[in-house]
Amino acid sequence: MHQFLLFSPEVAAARVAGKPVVALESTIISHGMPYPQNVTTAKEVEQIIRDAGAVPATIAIIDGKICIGLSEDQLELLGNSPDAMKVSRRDLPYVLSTRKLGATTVAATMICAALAGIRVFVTGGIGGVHRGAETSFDISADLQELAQTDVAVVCAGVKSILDIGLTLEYLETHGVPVISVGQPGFPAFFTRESGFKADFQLDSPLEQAAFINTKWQLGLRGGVVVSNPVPEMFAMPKAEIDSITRQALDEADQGGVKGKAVTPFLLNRIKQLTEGRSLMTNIALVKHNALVGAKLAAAMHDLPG
Ligand code: PSU
Ligand code: MN
Repeated sequence: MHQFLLFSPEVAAARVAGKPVVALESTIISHGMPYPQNVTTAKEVEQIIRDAGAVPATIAIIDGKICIGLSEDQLELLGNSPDAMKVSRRDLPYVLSTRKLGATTVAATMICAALAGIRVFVTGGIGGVHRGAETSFDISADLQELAQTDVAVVCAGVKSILDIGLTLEYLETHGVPVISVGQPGFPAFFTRESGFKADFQLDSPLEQAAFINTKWQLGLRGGVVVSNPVPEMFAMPKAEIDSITRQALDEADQGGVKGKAVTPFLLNRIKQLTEGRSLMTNIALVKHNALVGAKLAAAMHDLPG
């Protein structure tokens, strides 16, 4: 086993028993949602995965270890520590060697999940190519990670704070397949449609698992995006989210927000400007993704590797 990995008792037992395991990220807890809804949601998402027959493994960096599976106290710590660091690929050696508290992004969670032998990871939204990236060069490290690390990522697409078209182009260039569940369209997080199509619609967990397995059997390294739209009743009106997104982007621009602070700034402003309604949507879509991810992990588990 890798020297930096520390499995929770629940995940360690799942490994021994050969049960399907689903990875979860922790930046969504520390930087993606406000306290205390972040901690409540993290616990509820874990329970949805258990109820669907898989074992949840929320991943974070604590005291010099990559923790695979967290206790309730550790979830609380991440959800309520303003100094928790947002950790992507480049930050992992720093947060581990200095024994700081680290919340893993999609990129870092994929790296840690792969080290731990976990192939399915559930989150809300992935990072992508930011609007204006042609001058800012702001492209999330999540996309490079999807290009090289063998983990399937279940998400509700990407937020329209990003340039969704360019994000899909980038994924295509790097050979990352984008699957959609239940509809041909690639979802835009708060809304079910982005105006762009996914590459392949695969509705059943078995079809999704067979696709992902085939990719890796071919030796085609890298992840797969499994995009799952927010349930209809929780989707936000497109016009409303569009205008709020524009306002948040303008404010980030005027305030000179840069680098890794951009995404958390935009997420927080959108939440404030919708008076918390976007948070309801966010919570609902993560829960829905948990169900899809747990079924996918179970289906992958049943296939010969
Ligand atoms: N998008 C969301 N919610 C999130 C994030 C993105 O809708 O919580 C978080 C994820 O952890 C993602 C990270 O990996 O932000 C991307 O940050 P950046 O754009 O700085 O790479
Ligand atoms: Mn960035």
